[in-house]
Amino acid sequence: MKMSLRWFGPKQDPISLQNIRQIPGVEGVITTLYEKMAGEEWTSEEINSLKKTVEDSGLKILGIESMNISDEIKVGHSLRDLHIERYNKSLARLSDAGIHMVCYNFMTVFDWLRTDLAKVRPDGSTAMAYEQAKVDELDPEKMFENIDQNSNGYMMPGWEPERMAKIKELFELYADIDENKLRENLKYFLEGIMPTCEKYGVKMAVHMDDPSWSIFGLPRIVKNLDDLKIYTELVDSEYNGLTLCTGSLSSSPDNDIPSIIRAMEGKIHFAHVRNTLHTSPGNFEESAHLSRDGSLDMYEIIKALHDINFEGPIRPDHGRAIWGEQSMPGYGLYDRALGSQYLLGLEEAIKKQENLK
Ligand SMILES: [Mn+2]
Repeated sequence: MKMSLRWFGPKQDPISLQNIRQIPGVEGVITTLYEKMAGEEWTSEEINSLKKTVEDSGLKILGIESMNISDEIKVGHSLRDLHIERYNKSLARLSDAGIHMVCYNFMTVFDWLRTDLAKVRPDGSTAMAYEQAKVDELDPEKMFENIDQNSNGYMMPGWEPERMAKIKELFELYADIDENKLRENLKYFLEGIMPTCEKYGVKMAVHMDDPSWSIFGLPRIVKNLDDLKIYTELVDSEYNGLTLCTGSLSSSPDNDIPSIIRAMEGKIHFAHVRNTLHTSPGNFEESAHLSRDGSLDMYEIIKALHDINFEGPIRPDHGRAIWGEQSMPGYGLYDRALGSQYLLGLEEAIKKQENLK
């Protein structure tokens, strides 16, 4: 596995590439053209400029997160063919720049959802948390205000104000879209891009739904092993794969993550690894990466990734806010740096154990 950190680009991210480079074992960043809207085409100039910025710091771009899918593609609007054509052009240009992994999601309206961006934990750190009861009593429009007012002034990915300004329209747009329809539209998209992915060697990695159940009655189709099996069979190609996100999957304790990893051998192109602490059904908070701080067995997760010969990029996913750091919620430097070292330590121990046999 190649250790990476998510980086939100020179304009958005307060964390410098120089700081990221000083984390031992981190080979590169996962980034994106942050100002691009879904459905827009990425030019070679824009891609190469981002690449140069990253490479000048001594790091590499290990993948793109995300190249977002437009609502037109997700609902099957007449503009989808144009958007797919643009997506293909962008994929070819990424490949020309030496970038061969693209993370995306097929979630509707909301990319991810938390009810608290800074829940105070017993040690004084803060973490993002989710409480189903709070979601049940909230209007979806209020959800955006909640996120926006508590994000320390940063724009949260998936919660862009321009997008949230038309949230009522978005709900109307998805009114007739059930799980089957959404899956059909995902298949149509994949059939439209897989020839390009195969020609240019770009691996597509769908992110799991977060949390892994339906919210506000919206369809969710990437939330458990059954969904993942259906997804990988929509289009049978080695380029049609997954971003295995332990945090998203773990929102539902029914998801046995090490077994899911083993069942998805060959399909995992990118991994997000973080721990969550389950407080009660439907409620969880994002703990430190260390197994004993949360509900997941991180050794078993890294062991499963090792056993399936996972060689793609991996990143510590969200972290807590610690040591007084002011950051975009979930994306501070310190706790993610700690997480990366723990995950690399587990990997080193697993590899050495293996060689002793
Ligand atoms: Mn994730």
